[in-house]
Amino acid sequence: DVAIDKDTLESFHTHLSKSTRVLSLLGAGLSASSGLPTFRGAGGLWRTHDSINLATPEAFDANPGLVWQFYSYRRHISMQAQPNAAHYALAELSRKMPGFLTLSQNVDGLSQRADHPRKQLQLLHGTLFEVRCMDRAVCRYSETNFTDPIVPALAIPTSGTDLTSNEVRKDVSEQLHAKRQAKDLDISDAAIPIADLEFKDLPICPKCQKYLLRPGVVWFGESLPWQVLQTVEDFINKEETIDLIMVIGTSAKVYPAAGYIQEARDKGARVCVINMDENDRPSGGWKDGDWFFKGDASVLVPKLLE
Ligand code: BJW
Repeated sequence: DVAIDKDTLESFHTHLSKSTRVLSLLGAGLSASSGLPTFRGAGGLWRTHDSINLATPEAFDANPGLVWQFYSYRRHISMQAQPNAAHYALAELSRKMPGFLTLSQNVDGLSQRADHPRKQLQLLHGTLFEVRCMDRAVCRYSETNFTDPIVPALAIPTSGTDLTSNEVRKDVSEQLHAKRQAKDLDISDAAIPIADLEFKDLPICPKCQKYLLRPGVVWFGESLPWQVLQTVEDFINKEETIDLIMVIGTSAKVYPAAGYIQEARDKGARVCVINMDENDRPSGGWKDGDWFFKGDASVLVPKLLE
């Protein structure tokens, strides 16, 4: 369990009880205790690849098979994971406070599955469960998709499997399906080979039948969805002040998300950081009136919001 200083908690509760306009900025640490890996630090490796290097348009162009295997794995573990007490507490606060807006950098769908009111949840970096055509200019196809794996070739092979033959791949896919049903497979195993997949094995756009589908997430160098940017800017630029921003389980290194902390400060917000690591502070450092609660978000957030 996490020890929280009573006076600090009380001062936070007093401020929250007087607050009407509140933001939360969520990062991967929120879902860590649901068993999902974070990006930076020890958790950020997928097999032997650094997750950050796979989350780029360049990585997808260079090796869509590799990047799709990474996202297929992420879709799988996200579907297996359950929202934790912090996801539920934030959803509950949204229902109680109409002026509460959650800005989530997470793509795992756990806030949605905790029934977070949808209008008060902005998905800054998209979601793993929307896929769209690579051709954004003409085709523009997109769909919600929870099929796991999205195509048979993306089933996760076991160690030592020969992945060069289609027959074997089909076989492996069926075996894996059975193993998954029996929850008898550790798919994070670094010894699992990464298959060399061809274009025809990967998810192809059902509308134009020409381009690949891609995960509906925001990669480095890509713009965030404009409706999301607009909603966040509208909230921040309203005339009224902002009372509070809660920064939960994020290293706050990726922009524009990290910049919202300072924008909220500029509108009067006090900052409350909930993180396992005190070094992951907002850029610009600590200010008078900030709160820092060190520990697991799934334990701390429900206590802060009770
Ligand atoms: C716990 C815990 C527990 C663990 N409890 N805590 C301004 C300045 C400089 C650069 C830029 C700038 N503006 C834009 C840029 C470029 C770039 C950027 O920010 N670069 C920086 C790295 C410097 N930004 C972009 O490219 C963005 N696009 C954009 O701005 O377009 C216009 C533009 C383009 C180019 C130039 C200028 C303008 C897009 C960013 C998209 C980020 N995408 C990713 C991948 C999404 C898909 C996927 O999931 O695969 O989003 S990258 C990755 O990082 C992912 C995350 O959402 C994001 C943030 O990571 P997060 O959530 O903070 O995770 P971690 O691992 O970093 O931290 C976890 C934290 O939890 C740690 O602090 C732990 O201690 C803590 N923790 N367990 C509580 N149990």
